[in-house]
Amino acid sequence: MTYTHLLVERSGPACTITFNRPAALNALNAETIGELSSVLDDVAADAAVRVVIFTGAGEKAFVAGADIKELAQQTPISGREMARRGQQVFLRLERLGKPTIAAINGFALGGGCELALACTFRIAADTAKLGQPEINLGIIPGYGGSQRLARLIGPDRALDLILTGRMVTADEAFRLGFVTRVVPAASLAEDVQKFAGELAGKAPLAVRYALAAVNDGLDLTLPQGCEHEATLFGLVSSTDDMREGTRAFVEKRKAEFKGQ
Ligand code: CO8
Repeated sequence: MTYTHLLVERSGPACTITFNRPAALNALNAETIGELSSVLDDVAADAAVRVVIFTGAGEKAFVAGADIKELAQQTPISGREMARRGQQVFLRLERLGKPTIAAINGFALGGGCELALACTFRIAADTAKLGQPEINLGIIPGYGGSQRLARLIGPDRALDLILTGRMVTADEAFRLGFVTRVVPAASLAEDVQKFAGELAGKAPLAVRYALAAVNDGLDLTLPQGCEHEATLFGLVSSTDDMREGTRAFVEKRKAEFKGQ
């Protein structure tokens, strides 16, 4: 399938989705959110895709936010609906069942930062800038950023970013705890592909259940989360990959996982 605002490329088990509106710094308009929803359905259904990478076209931006020209037109009703629509798509992204990596190659602001927060990992170029500048437009984050940022780095540090709207460097975002790692801009694509390859070599069902254990567990009490973990552990114990992984260890060879 071809898209107007997304480029979709496969490289072995990794699928790279590039936001492709460089003249608007890859800002997310409603059409792009719709396209993202449909590409997520495609990659979720394709067992050969084991890792999904998101990045931005051009030199300057990952995604510079929701499209401000569209935001300027919104009413209370349409604003709420736009926010809910984007939130649903980002929740779908977060619960894809496969690892997702935001390869942050430049500005990740507002909705762009929120998109990155919904990914499993955020790998940032050392030249990238991140932030939640909505306050400077007289609005607040609307794609789940107020919730995910506070969960990741705590309410005080999240509110420092949300109430000042200041941009931070990739290094500061790493120190604050919402960037997984920072790499030289020149090697971002290569470093992300390498990491994706490492993740793709793991047993896909174990990866899926580990993601579910951590993501679902964040909404549960510790005893409930442990119970959930035990159930998922039981499920993963039924897989061929579990037998292959343990046998390969005993036979001192590399495991060949099949996702069954
Ligand atoms: N939306 C639309 N167009 C944009 C956006 C955006 N978010 N960001 C940049 N552009 C456009 C500019 O208008 C400009 O277009 P043109 O050449 O036609 O004038 C082009 O991209 C290049 O931008 P600049 O000339 O501004 O580039 P600079 O290098 O001078 O500045 C910045 C780069 C600092 C990134 C600057 O562009 C900027 O501040 N952008 C806006 C960042 C921002 O505020 N993002 C948050 C938006 S609000 C949001 O994301 C809410 C999410 C939740 C929504 C829920 C309901 C929908």
